[in-house]
This record gives sequence, C-alpha cells and structure tokens, in this order.
Amino acid sequence: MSIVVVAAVIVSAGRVLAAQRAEPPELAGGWEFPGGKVDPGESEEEALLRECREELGVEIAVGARVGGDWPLSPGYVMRAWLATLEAGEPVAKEHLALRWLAPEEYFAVDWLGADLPVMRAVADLLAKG
Ligand code: 9L3
Ligand code: MG
Repeated sequence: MSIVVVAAVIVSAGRVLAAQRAEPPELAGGWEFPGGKVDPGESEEEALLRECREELGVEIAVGARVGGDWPLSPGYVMRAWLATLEAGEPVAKEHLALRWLAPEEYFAVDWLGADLPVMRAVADLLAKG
C-alpha cells in the first residue's frame, strides 16, 4: 500500500494557486500544489483541509477530483482535488512564495515533475468550464 499525498488545486477568480517548496533541498525552489501526506486515521479530505490550514492559513471547500493516482516517488501516490477558498487569504507559512497563476501563466513556473501533469489536467478541466 502506497502512502497517499493529497494536493489542493485552489482556484479563485480564474487563477490557480502555486506554492514554491522550501524543502527538502532536492525539491526546494520547485513549484507545487499545496498539500502533504495523509496522517494515520485521517481521511484524505481531512488531510487536505489540515494541510491548507498549516501551510496557507486558509479554510477551503473541496471540489472535484483531478484525475486518478498521480505518480510520485516509489511508495507514494498523489491525489489532487479542485478547491475554493472559504475563509482567509493564503500566506506562505511553509513555502518560499505563493503565486496566483492566470491561465496564460499556468506553465510559467518551474513545476515539480509530479505536479506538471496535474497542472496540464487542471488546464484542460478549467478550459472546458
Ligand atoms: N509532493 C509533490 N507535489 C505536491 C505535494 C503536496 C507533495 N503537490 C511530494 C513532495 C514530498 C512528498 O510529496 O516528497 C510529501 O509532501 P510534503 O508532506 O512534504 O508536503
Ligand atoms: Mg506539504
């Protein structure tokens, strides 16, 4: 059984939130969708809500799933959901920086290898409306 990492694709006014990782050194500087590992006993949705509180200081509402299991390092899979902001404005509590990407900027950041295909799927989903 793989460890599940959840990721939130937060969309607001047609922009998508990207977060720049601070660690570990081999990932630092790369951009990702906020999220992290599901804790034992926690549901995936609970983990998404917790990670967005911890990393961004916001409350989110979880929407549609984006794709299926996205490959990560061996022993891990990533699952992603669209989300909207319920309360608060995101602050980079654990990341180096945050960016709200407009459609023409979706691929302007250096996405982590795992997150780039998710961004492609999100671009397709949002283009369909
Ligand atoms: N990861 C990759 N893309 C993402 C997220 C949230 C996580 N969008 C990778 C980075 C780490 C692992 O998953 O190797 C666990 O993430 P975290 O708990 O360190 O955020
Ligand atoms: Mg994280």
